[in-house]
Amino acid sequence: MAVPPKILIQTAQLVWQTLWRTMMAQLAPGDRSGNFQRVDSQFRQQIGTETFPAAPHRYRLYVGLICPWAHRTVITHVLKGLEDCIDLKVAIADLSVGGWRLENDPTGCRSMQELYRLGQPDYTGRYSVPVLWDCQNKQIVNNESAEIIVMLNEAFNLWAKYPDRDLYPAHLRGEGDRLNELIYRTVNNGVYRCGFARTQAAYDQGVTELFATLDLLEKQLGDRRYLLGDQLTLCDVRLFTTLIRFDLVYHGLFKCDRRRIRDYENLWGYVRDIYQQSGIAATCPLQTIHREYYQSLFPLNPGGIIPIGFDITELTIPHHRG
Ligand SMILES: N[C@@H](CCC(=O)N[C@@H](CS)C(=O)NCC(=O)O)C(=O)O
Repeated sequence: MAVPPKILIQTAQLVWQTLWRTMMAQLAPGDRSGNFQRVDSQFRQQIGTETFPAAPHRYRLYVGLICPWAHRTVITHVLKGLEDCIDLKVAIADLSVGGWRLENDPTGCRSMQELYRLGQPDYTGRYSVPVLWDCQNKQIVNNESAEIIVMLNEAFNLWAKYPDRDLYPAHLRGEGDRLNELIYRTVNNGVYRCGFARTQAAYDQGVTELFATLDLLEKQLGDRRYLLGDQLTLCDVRLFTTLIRFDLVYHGLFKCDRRRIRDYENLWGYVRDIYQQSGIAATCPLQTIHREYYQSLFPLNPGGIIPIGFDITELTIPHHRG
């Protein structure tokens, strides 16, 4: 006798929803209303202190290429020309364990989890990238991208190739910090609030705020080349790493599908403008980003099928924003 489809569907729904909630709780902690709640980064120390003096070849930056937060630090590292001063180590997203794997790391660690435990044996938080690591004291200096990029901008200028390139100029800090707060909440973290929402209401709120900010930025970028005027700043670096992933990943996988970035004339030109600057495209392995997001976030894409995406050579179309 065939199982009546209704029973089959109801059973599958019950089992799947229970499993889905359990997996989502691991992947993305939420509040009681189903809103995604990002956990605060725990290591917040600064370079330039007695414990962590600025020095060349003393610190290593651990990143993951698909991660938008780590990508901010990689771009800042490139824009400041810090390759001869701070070593970059790329961790690999390991789909089988849902964490970051390290290969041939000088510390001997085989994962970010081991690295965090080496730095602090009783650590119990998330094993995230990016991490700024002190190779001398075998300690984590900082694991918050927003702070690491400020340090990369100003603490290593004695050894940077482009010390005069100031990505966080004093006269733009007030306006920049205010804009960063909005963009963090509604765009950088906003796409995650859509993708990791546990209820319709949580998603509705995330997606409404996300597109309200994108509409606003579209207007602002109509009369200025970058977010704060004619100079590229950390504000742009922070926005770019979300926008460059948007059409490929967040639009489909995270259900941010009211519009694509390619539907916004100014935002799309702005993304191409930054993408085409020296050294930036090499920090954007878009095929890997596309594939690994769809493969590694299993609860969001249980069938494992990877959509085709768009033709990324469109990013090289001239932008005429100069
Ligand atoms: N606040 C952190 C967030 C970093 C973050 O969420 N990184 C993700 C990758 S995109 C990660 O490593 N997640 C692993 C985990 O949370 O277990 C930052 O901006 O530096």
